Amino acid sequence: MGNSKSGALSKEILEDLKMNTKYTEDELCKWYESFQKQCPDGRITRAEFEKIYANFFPNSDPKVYARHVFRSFDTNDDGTLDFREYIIALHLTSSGKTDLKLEWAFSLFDVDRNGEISKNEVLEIISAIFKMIPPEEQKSLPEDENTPQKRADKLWTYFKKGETDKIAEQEFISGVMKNDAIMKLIQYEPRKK
Ligand SMILES: [Ca+2]
Ligand SMILES: [Ca+2]
Repeated sequence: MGNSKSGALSKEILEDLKMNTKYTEDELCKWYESFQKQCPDGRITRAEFEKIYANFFPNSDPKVYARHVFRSFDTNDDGTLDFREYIIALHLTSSGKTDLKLEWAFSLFDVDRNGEISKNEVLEIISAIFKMIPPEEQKSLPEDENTPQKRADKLWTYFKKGETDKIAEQEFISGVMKNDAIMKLIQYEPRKK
């Protein structure tokens, strides 16, 4: 980094991102330029991240969810997102590849990062997702999906788990991939108006 204030993208990070994402060098340099403009200090804080989310979900409360998403992106756990973490996040959540997205979803649900998902963790994340659903839309949900508890139970039953059982990563990914209804439970996409 040294003293260069404009801070060109380091070769190391560039090579790393080219290898680990679908983006080209050109794209990465453009992303970097706009990232620098928006975040002159090169980092996104949790509060800034939550604000970005709030703009996308004006009719609901995405704050808790944003906090979990932030945690899953902040891989070095320093409380901010740097350019590398930001791009990896973008890649994981916007790439068309379902297994990549589900790999990320697993890390979102694995709140304590111990490599498995407990029922409490499922309930915690599903509650956060539920808060993003606008109240009007919540009213029209199917009877067995209209509270966070019911949704967590549904997922847990689908995986045939007892209360204290856990779900491992591969099991989670292949299970969710096979069932559209379960896939919908673990994410929320706003209705297009
Ligand atoms: Ca970080
Ligand atoms: Ca866990």
